[in-house]
Amino acid sequence: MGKTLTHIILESHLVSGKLIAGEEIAIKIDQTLTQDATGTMAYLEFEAIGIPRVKTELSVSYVDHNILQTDFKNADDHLFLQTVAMRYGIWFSKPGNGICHQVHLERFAKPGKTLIGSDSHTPTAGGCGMFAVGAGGLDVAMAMAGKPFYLRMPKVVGVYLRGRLRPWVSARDVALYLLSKLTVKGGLGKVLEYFGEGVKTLSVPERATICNLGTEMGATTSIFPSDEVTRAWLYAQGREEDYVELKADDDAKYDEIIEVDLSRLEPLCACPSSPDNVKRVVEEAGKPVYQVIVGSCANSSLKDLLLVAKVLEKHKVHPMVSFEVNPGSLQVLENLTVLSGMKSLIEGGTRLHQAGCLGCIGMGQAPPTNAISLRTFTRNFPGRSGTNPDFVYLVSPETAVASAIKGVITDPRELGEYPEVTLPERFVINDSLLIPPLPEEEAKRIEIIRGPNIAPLPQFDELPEDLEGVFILKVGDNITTDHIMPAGAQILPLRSNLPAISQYVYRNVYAEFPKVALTLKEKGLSVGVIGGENYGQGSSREHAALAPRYLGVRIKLAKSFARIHRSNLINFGIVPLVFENSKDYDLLEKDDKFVIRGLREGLLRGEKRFKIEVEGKGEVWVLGEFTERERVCLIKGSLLNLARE
Ligand code: MIC
Ligand code: SF4
Repeated sequence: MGKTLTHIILESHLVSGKLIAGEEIAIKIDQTLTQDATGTMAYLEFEAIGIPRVKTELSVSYVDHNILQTDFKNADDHLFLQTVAMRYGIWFSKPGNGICHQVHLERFAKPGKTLIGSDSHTPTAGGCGMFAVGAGGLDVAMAMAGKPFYLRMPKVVGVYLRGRLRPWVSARDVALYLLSKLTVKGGLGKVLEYFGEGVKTLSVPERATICNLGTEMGATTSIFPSDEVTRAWLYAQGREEDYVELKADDDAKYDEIIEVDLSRLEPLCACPSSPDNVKRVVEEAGKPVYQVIVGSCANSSLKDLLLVAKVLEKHKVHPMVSFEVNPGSLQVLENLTVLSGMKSLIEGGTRLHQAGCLGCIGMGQAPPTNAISLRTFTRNFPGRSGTNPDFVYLVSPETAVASAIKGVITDPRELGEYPEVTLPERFVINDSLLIPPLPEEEAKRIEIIRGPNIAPLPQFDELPEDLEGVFILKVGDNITTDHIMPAGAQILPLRSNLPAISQYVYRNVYAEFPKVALTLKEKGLSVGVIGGENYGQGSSREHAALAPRYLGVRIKLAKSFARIHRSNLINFGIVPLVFENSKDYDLLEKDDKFVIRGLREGLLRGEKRFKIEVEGKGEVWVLGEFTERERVCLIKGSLLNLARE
């Protein structure tokens, strides 16, 4: 039986387990990436493991999220990250060099290799034929220490592409179409593997946009084959030697097949406030917009910005619109300048920002009250923009620029002829903000600089025999890590300081959460949270597990969990349990008191069913289907405790 591309790559990296959907496998990791908002913690963890130099083929530390320096905090983090990189043999991408995923695609992504990154959009590199997965910082730290990465073997969904996109319809619309079919949880436990004759019509950055947004469907990763288009991309980047041809066998057997006829797609948008709230742009047309931003790791490549620039050669931005461009990387910025795109952006009325995440994670660019903001970003979770409530739509660069010109949501096809966008055969390459690792001898002498924003990691206690406590919060379906541990310009700078950031847990849902939790913790009681389906979707931020753990949370009981969040919970000793009978979700309420007797013992014995006694309500049976590795980690209270041993 023929193999999928996913199977081909995983087979060559398999350390343990069998490639059977649902089983735990361990794979060798070739490359890692971190970004600053998750990186500080990941490197503190790496230091705690105590390895003198990274053991991967390549590890890169990017600074792209916390680039507003309103006081010492983010600047302290940058210096810590740079000196850590120098000390341990890691590449360092300085602030201003661009968004990790865009830069990685340009400078490092290699077909056939494995990559894990402490950012959920790491699958972007799948556009270049890599098996690239988002993970918690501790998993990345372990990979840098030469340990394999554990995951449940996903099902492989073949996405068969036929035809070619019509003018004004772009890669974003392919992803939005899939989001409308799959929703934010349709990709859970799956890899989306693209194949078919439509593949060759898409450039590597377009493929990367599609892979990037697979994350919003909950997919483990997404991947495209490596073909002549990939070779041309690597050649353009001066890295032709990294090319290998890679594709699924012709008779590959997929667990499921989805067909997409590219030529039938039209401009789509994700309406407020979920990436899967997809409608046709024509349905929303005519609504006034006050802010339009082109940027983020999904849509800020040279092709995206050049398209916008070409359109602005003939049009001007509407006077009521703040039209903003956040370039994906310094390389994009430089090539755009060489190709005169910068001139048209400026003359057309664009507000230009530095290369980085910026408003995508609420680092500036908050929209006005009650105003629609159109963005080419990845997520429009409520309040993520920094304004609450907000009205954020996710669209393609084509729809963004058309709407910026008209001042209302506009189907870009109204602009008439589609401009010709030709990418250079060879990009201008400038790695001046990308610092290579130091040779080993020199690296050993580097002293790591720790400003006051770098707080040491706390100790994590082991799991007690019985868990007794209170469910202090009950939430619904699709709760995001942005609900649990919000981001934004005020909170992100606290990422390296657990006691400080934990004060913001569930800030916009239940502001009393930290106080109530800590009071229980002081009394020696455990804190529990009840959730619905797909609990913890969205980012990879391990702070959404670490900070609640610091506050005394020991169990989360939900109908189902998002992959990365579930791993992060286990890594930090919070037990993720699932209702055996989802009707029991209705029975339980906030402030219910619970006891789980013999939880530790049960986990030791490998039990998979546990009884929760709920005061005044009787018994509720829950499932805890953990692998042996996960059970040991839960008992020890943290993977870090295990790694230290
Ligand atoms: C995001 O887009 O939500 C982030 C910010 O990039 C996160 C990582 C983080 O919270 O630092 C992600 O996607 O993993
Ligand atoms: Fe940065 Fe936004 Fe991409 Fe996250 S989704 S890495 S915040 S650009």
